Amino acid sequence: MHKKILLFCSLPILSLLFTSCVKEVEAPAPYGALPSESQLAWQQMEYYMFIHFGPNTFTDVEWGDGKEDPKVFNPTQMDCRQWASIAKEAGMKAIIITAKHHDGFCLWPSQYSTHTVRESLWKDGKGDVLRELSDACKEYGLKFGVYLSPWDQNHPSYGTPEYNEVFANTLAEVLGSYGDVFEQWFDGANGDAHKGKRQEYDWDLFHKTVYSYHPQAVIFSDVGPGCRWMGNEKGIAGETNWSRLNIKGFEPGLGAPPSDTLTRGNINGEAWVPAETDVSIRPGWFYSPRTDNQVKNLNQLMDIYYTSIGRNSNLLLNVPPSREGRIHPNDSARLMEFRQAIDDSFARDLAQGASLHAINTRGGSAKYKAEHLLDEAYDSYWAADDDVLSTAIEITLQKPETFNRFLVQEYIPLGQRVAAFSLEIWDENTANWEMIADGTTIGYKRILRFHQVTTQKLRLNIKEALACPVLNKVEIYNAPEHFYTSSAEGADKADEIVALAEKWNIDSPAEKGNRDIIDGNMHTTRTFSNLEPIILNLGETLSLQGFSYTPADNMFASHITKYNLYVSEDGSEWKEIRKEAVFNNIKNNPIRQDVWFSDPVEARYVKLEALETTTNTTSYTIAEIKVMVE
Ligand code: FUL
Repeated sequence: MHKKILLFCSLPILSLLFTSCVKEVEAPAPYGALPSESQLAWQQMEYYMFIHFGPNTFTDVEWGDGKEDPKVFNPTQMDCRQWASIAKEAGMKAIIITAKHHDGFCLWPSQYSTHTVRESLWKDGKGDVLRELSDACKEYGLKFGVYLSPWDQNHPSYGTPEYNEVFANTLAEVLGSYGDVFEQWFDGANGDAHKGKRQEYDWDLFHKTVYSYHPQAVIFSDVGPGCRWMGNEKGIAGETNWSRLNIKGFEPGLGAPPSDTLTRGNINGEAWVPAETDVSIRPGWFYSPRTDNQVKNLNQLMDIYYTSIGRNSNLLLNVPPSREGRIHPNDSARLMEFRQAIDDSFARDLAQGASLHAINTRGGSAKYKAEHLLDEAYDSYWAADDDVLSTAIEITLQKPETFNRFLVQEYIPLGQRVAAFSLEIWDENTANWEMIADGTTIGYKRILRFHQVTTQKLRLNIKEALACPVLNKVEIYNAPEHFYTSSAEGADKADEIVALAEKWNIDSPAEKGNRDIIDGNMHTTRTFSNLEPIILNLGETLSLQGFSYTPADNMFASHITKYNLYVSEDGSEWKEIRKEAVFNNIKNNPIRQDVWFSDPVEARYVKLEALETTTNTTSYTIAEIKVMVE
C-alpha cells in the first residue's frame, strides 16, 4: 500500500522531470524562399555536360539563321555512347543537349518542323540524336536534359501568337518521347528583336507543358523558375551569390534583370532560383576545327571550378562534338585531367578527426552540435540559437597541418542565411588569431582558396546572418596549386596564317594610339566614339582569306553587333564583302569573331563599318583586328 501511494504520487513528477530533460529543442524555422525537393537534388548534382551540336557544327557559325541547308548536318561517325562514357568518366552527372538552337533545326524528326534531322543526309534522314543520346545516358547512369530555344529563325509562324502553340507542341513531343528529363533549358537569346520580330512568349503555357510531363524537372532560364542563368558565359559566379531572386515583373531574355543581378542574386529575393554556370570548354559554343588547340587548359578549368561550384552554383560545362559526331580527343583528354585534378585537390579532408567547439549551440542540444559539420549525413547540422546572428566555431586539428582550401556548406533546406564570414588561423608564435580569408555568402557550397598555411587551430567566424546560422559541413584540404596540361596550349591555329602586322597602319580614324588594335596584344583596347569606319592599310597587296575582330574582354563594354566589311586594292574603290552582317552572341560571349571569305581576295585595304553596337550607342571597343592570308 505504502509503495503504491509512492508510485502514484511520484509519476507526474517523474514524467515532468523526464520531459524537461529530453525535451526536443525546436529546429530553426526556415528562412525566406526555400528550395523544392527537386531543386535540392539538382543542386547536389553540381557538375554536368552541355552539348552544342547541330548545323552550326558544320557551318562554323555560333548562330545559324535558319536558312542553312539541313543537308549540311551529316556527322560521319556519330557516337552518343562516346559522349556519355566521357561525361561519366569526367565525373559529370548528366548531359543537356541543344535539341533545337536558334536556327530552329531539330535534332529529332519533329512533326512540327521541316528543318530537322529527317531533312538531313545523316542516316538517310532516319536518325534521331535525342533517341541515341537519351539511350546512352540511361546506359551510363546519367540524367538527360534538353535545351530548346524559344527564338526560332526557321519556323514560319515565329513572331505570331500561333508560334506559342507550335513551341508548346514541340516541347511536348520531346518531353513525352525520351524518358526522364531532369532539366529543361530555355535560352533567353533573341537576336531578331532588333528587326521588330518580337515574339510574345506564353511562358505559363511552356511551364505547364514541362511540368505536365516531368513534374520534377528543373526549368532553367534567366529567371528560373527552377534555376537561373548566372549572368555571364565566362564561368565566374558572384563572390556574393544568393540563391534567392526577385522574379516578379521579369521574363527570360529581353525582360530579364541586369546580368550582374543574375550573377549575385537578391539577398531577400522572393523566389528560390539558384545559379547555374554555363561555360564552354572552347571559345565558342559550337565545335570548330579552328579551336582544336584552344581547349581551356587545366588551370583555367580549375579556376572555373572554384568560381562556379565553389561559389554556390552548379557547373554546366559545354563540350561540343566535332563534325564526326564525336568528342574531340583534345577535349576528352582535358576532361580526364580536370577530373584527376579535382580528385587530387579534394583527396584527404584534414578536418576529419578534429575537435570542434561552437561558441553557441542551439539550446545547448547535442542534436545541433558542431560535430555534425564533420559527418557525411546531409540532414545533420549545427545551428545557433534564434537570437544569435554572429558567432564562431573553433576547429582543433589532431596535429598541425598545412592546407590552402576551406569548404563550408549551409543547410539550404532551411534557407540561405549567412551574409558575411571569415576564417582565421591560430598563430603559435604571436599567440594571435590571423585572418586568412573572408567572404559574404556561403549557400549550398562555398570553397575558399588561399595560400598554404600551417596551423592546428582554425576559427570560422559567422559575422552576419539574416537568421541564426545553420551549417552542415566543413572540410579542409591541401590542394596542388598548379596543374599542367598534356598538350601544347594556346597555339591559335588561325593565328598561324595571320599576316605580319609591322607594315600595317590604321588610316582611319588617324590617331596614333589606334595602332593598339593591331599590336597583337588583346589587353590594349581602344574605344571608338562614333561610327566612323576603321580602315586598315596592310602596306602591300595580300591575298586575304578572312578578317577577325576581337572586342574588349568585358561583357559590359560596348561591342559591334552589326557591320559592313569592304576590301580595296587602292583605298578608293571598295568591294563589299559583308553587308549588314551580324556578330552573333557577342554581348554575352565577347570573343574573337572570325569572318571567312568564300574566296580569297587580293586587297591592300580593309574597311570595317560598325552599324550597331551591343549598347545601342555609337561607341564600341576593339582589342584587335586581323586578316587571315593564304
Ligand atoms: C546563349 C546562346 O545564344 C548561345 O548560342 C549558347 O547557346 C548559350 C548557351 O546561350 O544564349
